Amino acid sequence: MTIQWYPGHMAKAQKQIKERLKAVDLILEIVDARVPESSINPMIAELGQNKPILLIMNKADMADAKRTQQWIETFKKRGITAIALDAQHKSKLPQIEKVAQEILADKLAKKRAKGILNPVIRAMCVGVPNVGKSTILNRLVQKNIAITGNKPGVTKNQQWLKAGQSLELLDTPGVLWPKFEDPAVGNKLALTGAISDAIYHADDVVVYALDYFKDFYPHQLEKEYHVTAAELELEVPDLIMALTKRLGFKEDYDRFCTKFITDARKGKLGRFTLDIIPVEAQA
Ligand SMILES: Nc1nc2c(ncn2[C@@H]2O[C@H](COP(=O)(O)OP(=O)(O)OP(=O)(O)O)[C@@H](O)[C@H]2O)c(=O)[nH]1
Ligand SMILES: [Mg+2]
Repeated sequence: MTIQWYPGHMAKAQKQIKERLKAVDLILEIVDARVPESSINPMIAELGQNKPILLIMNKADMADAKRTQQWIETFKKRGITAIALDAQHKSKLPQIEKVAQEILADKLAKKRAKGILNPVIRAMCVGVPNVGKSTILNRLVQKNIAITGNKPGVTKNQQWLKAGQSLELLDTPGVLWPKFEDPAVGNKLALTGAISDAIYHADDVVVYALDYFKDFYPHQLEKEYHVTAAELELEVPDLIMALTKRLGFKEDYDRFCTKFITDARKGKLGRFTLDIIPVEAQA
């Protein structure tokens, strides 16, 4: 997908999401567990106003497990419920409904007190591109029926899908482009595939990523590219040249950069998380 950075498109997407959010009890914000903070879209909290949010850290199978746990605790300190998920391998999907019920316990209790025996939770999946919204939606809904489908006069926007006992999801997930001023955030989103390959330079991303892997995941570089202890001491551009040669790409460092990004996305460089736990949350 290509990101169109035109203000008009952005405004239209925002308006649509805002409109749809009016009808929901809960926002399921899907983020990538490798960049749990950088893939949060600040516009979602703005547009959702005071709607409760359940943060789903998807692709947890590719993230650093220890960091995932630390991020869940960090979010908790910030008053946000977050859960880790691996939607591709279907692990922990039922937890979404259970946690949604916990978040909305008061609201559901009130509905029950009014005589509604099985109150539903209406939710909408939102998230930046490629974090796994469609995968989650399809897995949750399975082959359940579309509740308001096929009725004339019902707008496509308002089609609700049954997911589990009490969840109902809007059929079209909300996508918003990431918004960032910090170039590091851009590099992180590029490496994990949330922003289109057309809008960043592979070498910038790799300079950033190799520097980070040298600090946090040196063994993963040793394992995949046979990086030596001496090479870990090199400046990143020199390391890039050394690896370009090692892989037989001669002077073609662009080729190495493209390969590095592909390897990282395929999990060949092992599990990693690019967002560091903030110091205030470690206390
Ligand atoms: N490893 C892993 N891959 C996943 C997981 N969930 C989704 N994917 C993969 O990530 C890619 C993107 O998933 P989608 O469900 O299409 O993501 P999306 O958020 O709907 O993407 P857009 O519609 O483009 O915004 C696909 O190749 C999925 O198979 C997961 O938990 N783990
Ligand atoms: Mg999708």
